[in-house]
Amino acid sequence: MNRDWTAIARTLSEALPYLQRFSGAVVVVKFGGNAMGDAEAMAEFARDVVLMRQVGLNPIVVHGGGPMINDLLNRLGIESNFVRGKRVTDKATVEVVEMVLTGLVNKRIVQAIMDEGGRAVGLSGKDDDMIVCEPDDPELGFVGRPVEMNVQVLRDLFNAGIIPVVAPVATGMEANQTFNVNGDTAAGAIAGALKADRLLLLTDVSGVKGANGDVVTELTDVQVREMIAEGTIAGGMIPKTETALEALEAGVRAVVILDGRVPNACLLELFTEHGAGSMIRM
Ligand code: X2W
Repeated sequence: MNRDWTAIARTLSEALPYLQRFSGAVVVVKFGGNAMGDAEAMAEFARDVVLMRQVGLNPIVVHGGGPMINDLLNRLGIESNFVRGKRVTDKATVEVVEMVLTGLVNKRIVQAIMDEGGRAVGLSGKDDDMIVCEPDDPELGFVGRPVEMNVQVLRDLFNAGIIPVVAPVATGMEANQTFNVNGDTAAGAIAGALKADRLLLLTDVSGVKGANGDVVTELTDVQVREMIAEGTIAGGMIPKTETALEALEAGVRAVVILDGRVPNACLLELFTEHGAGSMIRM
């Protein structure tokens, strides 16, 4: 293969200011089920996260897995419906959600990070009472809204050089409760509790689109509120941008909504002048 080694060296050199700026930064990355793609996409995501860790950032992965939950529910013949982007979750469904997210998906990501030479530990919001929820809406059943966060375990892990991988399943205020939490909501609550430097929401669209259909690369919280009110931000982008606004209010420095299917999306956003997707700041 004939590669331009000089260009590769220059790319590394040009990344220096970004590496310096983000040294020690806490970066929460939401890895959605739709962004996971195939084994190669998973390996590439894992490599980016291991690189972040290697150059001195503190990445925390919070994952989804909606399509994987749908797949097992289908195989078990359990019907599933969504209301305003959230899964109506009865007793049987919450068991499948917990099995798929904390078992299959969480361990797949942990393994992918280990395979790339990083150290990862998988947990759910139940571990160390990290995410304590109340019911979000009676119509949704066991869907949780985080009301209390205990994120010290995450600091303990990243201070030890370990990448935490969190499944969005939570405990409740009463004994023996299990809640299904939307992955974006969980990532926003964790980023807020950590007052993270960045929350990266990896999804399968290129960012927040303006009235002319083009992706808007930089937005303020005020602009986002206006775009929601005008209807420019609609559908699935509403819960994502609302999560972003809540995270900013909780003290996250910036939230980026970006396309996780783009190769090296996280590196493009953090370590190049180009950036990726839409950045929302106060
Ligand atoms: C989600 C949790 C997984 C998730 C669900 O049951 O599908 C709720 O809807 P993605 O891949 O990020 O969509 N929970 C309450 O958020 O997955």
